[in-house]
Amino acid sequence: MNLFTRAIVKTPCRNMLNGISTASLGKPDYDLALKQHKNYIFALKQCGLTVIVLDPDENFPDSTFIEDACLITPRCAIITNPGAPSRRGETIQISETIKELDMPCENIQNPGTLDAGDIMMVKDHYFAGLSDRTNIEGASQLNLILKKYGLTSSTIALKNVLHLKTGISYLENNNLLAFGEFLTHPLLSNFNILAVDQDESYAANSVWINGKVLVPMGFPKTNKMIKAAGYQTIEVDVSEFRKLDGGLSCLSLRF
Ligand code: CIR
Repeated sequence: MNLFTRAIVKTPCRNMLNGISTASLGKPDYDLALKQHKNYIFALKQCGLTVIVLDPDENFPDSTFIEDACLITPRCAIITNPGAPSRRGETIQISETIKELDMPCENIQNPGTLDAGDIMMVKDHYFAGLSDRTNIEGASQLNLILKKYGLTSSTIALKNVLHLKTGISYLENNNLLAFGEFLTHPLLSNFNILAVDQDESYAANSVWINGKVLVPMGFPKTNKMIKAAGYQTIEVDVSEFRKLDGGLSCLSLRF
């Protein structure tokens, strides 16, 4: 089990109103997003993490979804090459931060693309979702990098979700929160599946941190199910980020 001590988040920029979205939930309210982001940081601290907060960057509307720009493993950081052209430059600031943290650092490079929202860590193994953002070449580069550090990966093709972790979240102890196409997926059959109802599918993106689970606010059935599985949950309202297809995990790097 990987216990985390730190997290990196990035304050949303005003220009988040122009972020990529398919949600049809309207434009985010910036002031409310800032407030929700502060509460999210508070929740990370409640899980025992020291939180590094990066400045907003108006050049990148989606940059608050920092999880996509970098994967931090216990042995190295991997700067990604985000699949959406408008998000490519997000990697510059996170590279500088990783340099300051003085950890081994690798890069995904063209023609490989990879959003780390597509990567799910299960102990020393990493599942890589093949999506509109993460291509085979990106996943192969990831595999080679992880191998160098004694870690492994495998791919899983996505059908109906933006990122792998839109549909599944690993809650440790072999428990996997999942909905839709992942409920009966042969590559996931060894997990104990906690099935999220279709009408609460957004909550399939919940985050295990040091024994607690952050759950998005407003999904009572999922919250209850996770509690019944033995976890303490912390509900966090991220309604404004949902309007840009973002979930709880995308808002931080935990390591
Ligand atoms: C995007 O489409 O890239 C952003 N609007 C949302 C990214 C969400 N990230 C994630 O699920 N890991």
